[in-house]
Amino acid sequence: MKLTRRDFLGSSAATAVFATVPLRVDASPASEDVLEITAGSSKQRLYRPDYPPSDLWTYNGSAPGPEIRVKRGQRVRVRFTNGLEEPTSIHWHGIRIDNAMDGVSGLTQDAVMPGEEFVYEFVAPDAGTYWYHAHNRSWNQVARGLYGALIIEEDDPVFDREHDLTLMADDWLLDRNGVLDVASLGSPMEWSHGGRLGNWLTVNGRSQPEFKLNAGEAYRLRLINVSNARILEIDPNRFDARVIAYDGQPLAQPEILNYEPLLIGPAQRVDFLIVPKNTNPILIEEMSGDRPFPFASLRPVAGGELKPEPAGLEPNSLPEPNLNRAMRFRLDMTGGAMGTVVETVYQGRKLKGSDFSKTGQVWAFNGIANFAAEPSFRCSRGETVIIETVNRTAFVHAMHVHGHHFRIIERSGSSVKEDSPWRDTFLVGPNQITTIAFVADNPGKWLFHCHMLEHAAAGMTTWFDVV
Ligand SMILES: [Cu+2]
Repeated sequence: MKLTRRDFLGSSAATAVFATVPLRVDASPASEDVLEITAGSSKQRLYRPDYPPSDLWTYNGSAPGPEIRVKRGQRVRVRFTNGLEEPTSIHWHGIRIDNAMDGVSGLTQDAVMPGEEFVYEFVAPDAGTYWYHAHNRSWNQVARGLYGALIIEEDDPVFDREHDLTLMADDWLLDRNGVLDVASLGSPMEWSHGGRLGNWLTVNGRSQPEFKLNAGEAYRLRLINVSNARILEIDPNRFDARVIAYDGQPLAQPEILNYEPLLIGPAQRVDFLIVPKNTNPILIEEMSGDRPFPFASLRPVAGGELKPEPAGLEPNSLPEPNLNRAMRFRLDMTGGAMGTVVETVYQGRKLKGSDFSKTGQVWAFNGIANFAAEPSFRCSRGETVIIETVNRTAFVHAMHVHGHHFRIIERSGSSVKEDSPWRDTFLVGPNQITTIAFVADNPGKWLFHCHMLEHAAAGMTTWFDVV
């Protein structure tokens, strides 16, 4: 689906005024102290300054919530208070975390009830770009603003804090008044088609922010797609950037993309290396619309110190899958508008036709819609798991494995490099088969679901058990 920002409020993106903002949204704990995070409602302007603010749900009063920044191996302690009127929990996306701290309501913990607290405490084993977000009725809670960045720093960071920018891109659906359209949340149309697609992109909760840089110096840009369903289309060659990490895991060396656009699915992250050569403004554009939309810009100023380019990022130590001795699992994805219809089990009952459609469920994995009492598969700790994902629907999906990073080993219609990058979320196109492999080295109950949050709610959620 194409973005129609051109029509939105009759405005033109090209006339946008960029406002310079501080590099950072918020601070982080300086030590191993407990960080307090409270979910609640607050007002925040999403559109232009002369438009009213939206009623959002936020962590500590803003969307995104505070950026959490710790060193690899440092303990993260968050005392979370639920100030919402509905149950919630926090998931730490991409972290190879202790299962009890994974924050999945109904699987790894009971949802935190309104007015109650939960203490999250974990050690992040990998440096990189991660994020946290609500994991109960996520289609509703994330759409309203419950997310924040989680940055795990290397032992000896290559980029200092002034050269390390986080850009959380969110795709909001605004109404004619420029405020968040809450009336459409949960619409069957969104659930059965491409998910909730918005008409306005913000970065760090702001419209088209501008970041001031020093020309000649090297910067790390951590782009995080926190949209419910929007796949961002970015061409890094248009702003002279190289890719240095995907989903938190660094590449061996910075890579110039030899194709375009780069698709960044919901929940995926891409880190870029950028060295502004002169003081010309640099636009970061989203390409899926009628024309490139500059959703953020960089303004280099003269006087930067010319320094040698930094060394590559230090890799994390992830267990390499053993493809010769692996458990294979096939996941058949069905349903949705214009999709294959199969007899589907929902909450233990086999349903057909209108009986199924009455449930509000639309999609299924191996003929089962949503959580089942039994996992999709069980495997032993340390075993390599190969998952063949067969998308028999008419839509692209963004599949996320909790608690593990994987490599893509096969993709129908395209070739895959032998050492494809580590990821925690992958896109699988309509009628495409994508196969991933990972070592199931983290015991517990792990969710495997589509990160298009409407799809997850409408059936595309399952789990596996590492015992
Ligand atoms: Cu999906």
